Amino acid sequence: MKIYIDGTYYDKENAKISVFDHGLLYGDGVFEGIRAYNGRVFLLKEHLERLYDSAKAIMLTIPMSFDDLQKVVLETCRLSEIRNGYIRLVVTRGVGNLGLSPDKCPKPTIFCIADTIQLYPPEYYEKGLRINTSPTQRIPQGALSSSIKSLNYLNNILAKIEGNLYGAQESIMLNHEGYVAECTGDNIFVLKKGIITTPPIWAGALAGVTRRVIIDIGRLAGREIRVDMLTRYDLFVADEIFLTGTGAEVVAAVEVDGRVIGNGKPGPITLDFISRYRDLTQMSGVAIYT
Ligand code: PXG
Repeated sequence: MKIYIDGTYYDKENAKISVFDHGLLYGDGVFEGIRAYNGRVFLLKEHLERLYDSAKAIMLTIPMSFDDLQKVVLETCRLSEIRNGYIRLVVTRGVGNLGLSPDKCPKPTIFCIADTIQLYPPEYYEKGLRINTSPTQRIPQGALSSSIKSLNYLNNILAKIEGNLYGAQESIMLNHEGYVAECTGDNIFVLKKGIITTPPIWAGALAGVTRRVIIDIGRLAGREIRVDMLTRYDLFVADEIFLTGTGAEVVAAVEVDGRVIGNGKPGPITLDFISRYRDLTQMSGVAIYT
């Protein structure tokens, strides 16, 4: 494995970041989690576009062009001999002093790791997940936009811990008004009487790359997909629920806060999305080895 940091590729043991990096000291930075399938980086352009948008929103200028950053991702995969794997691309505010002001950080840090991943074991895809609603609310949009994929994941981690405490595999995060936002690392879709609904971004969701693809796949297949507010009630009485994300891909949720969803098994429409998504991951993407 070779890890890219600021222009150099390092062995895993030597891939190190300064303790004065504001990404570490303050969570001041942005990142992307990207997948590679079958020798190709899936949705690379979409992930990079979101990274540049996240950076712009926090007034962080990525000191590299889009094309060069794309080359870094591909080269990291090549040097790490990845055909199927998980890429973590991070841009931090860089090394500064112990004050939180970014103007003491002259140069952002860029690093990229390409490794293998299995977020959930295969049985979760066959049987579906048990999920819970987290008592921790989503950070309101006026405090930190959920569209920014920043290094501040503490809100999500607290919700994840609560899920772990209850023995749930994921946690639903509600916004401060009690509407469903998303899960700790995935977007959520709910099916009721043939209509599929996912919360709007402004409810507190990340504009998931997988979410976008699922909306497109579903609409192409003639399904009605709405972007609308959802409450816990909508989840409890759903016919099917599934989660989407780069890590989780598409996975059913079959129990929410003790309520069984549908017949307690991944439903037919969820299974159809799982299969269409898998096909797409195998067929498309930017070639690593040319
Ligand atoms: N919401 C949040 C809060 C996320 O962190 C998603 C939604 C799904 O977005 P994408 O663009 O991936 O469809 C995410 C992404 C991990 C892991 O290791 C988590 C994500 C992505 C990749 C890996 O837990 N979350």
